[in-house]
Amino acid sequence: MTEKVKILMLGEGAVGKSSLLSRYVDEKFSENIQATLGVEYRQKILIQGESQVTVQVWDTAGNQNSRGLGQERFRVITPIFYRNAQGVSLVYSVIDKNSFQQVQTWIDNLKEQIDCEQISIVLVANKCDIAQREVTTLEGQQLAQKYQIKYFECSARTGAQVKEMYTELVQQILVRRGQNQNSQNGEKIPKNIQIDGGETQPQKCC
Ligand SMILES: Nc1nc2c(ncn2[C@@H]2O[C@H](COP(=O)(O)OP(=O)(O)O)[C@@H](O)[C@H]2O)c(=O)[nH]1
Ligand SMILES: [Mg+2]
Repeated sequence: MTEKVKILMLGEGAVGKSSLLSRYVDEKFSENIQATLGVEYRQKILIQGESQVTVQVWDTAGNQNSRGLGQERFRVITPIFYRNAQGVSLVYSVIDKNSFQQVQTWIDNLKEQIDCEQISIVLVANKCDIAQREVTTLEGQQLAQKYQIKYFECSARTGAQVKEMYTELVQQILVRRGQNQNSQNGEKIPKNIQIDGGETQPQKCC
């Protein structure tokens, strides 16, 4: 069985989206990561028994933000970026309160582009290796609870929770796909798929 999933990295500029992606795909942290220009995607292939999953993660322009000039550029790239997306990693930085406050704007942008019922989203608090935080764990957890999505405290620098975060998204996407296929076939029992252990049910936020 070969599956392909498409995941988007969303969030304010400089929160660490490209660093998280690089940590996941290259398994390293680069201090001088280049600002992303336009849109690019990276792939990682997961093999589990006889199954292969190609995880395609799309990253956005380095200096876009949910307001202002960057958004204009973002609008231009929007259609291909969102097309057939099945998962979103919505990232803020724990040392940047504004990036946390903009999470709602990112969800609103997303809703304009995509049917949120059909997409899996996780909330990512990045840069958790830094002690002086502007956003607490509780604030992050409460926001995730409001949207009914999973919350991960990550660090692209140390690698903490990065693989787990992507794995959760991949699992949710595959489970949702299995359920959609089952309902098309008239079956009522959802198919649960496991990757790296643990069972997952797809969640929805909006
Ligand atoms: N301490 C720390 N710095 C990080 C982390 N992730 C990213 N950074 C730094 O934050 C800056 C912005 O990262 P980048 O990945 O370009 O953010 P993007 O604009 O969201 O893609 C860079 O200087 C990174 O080295 C992290 O987990 N911990
Ligand atoms: Mg970037």
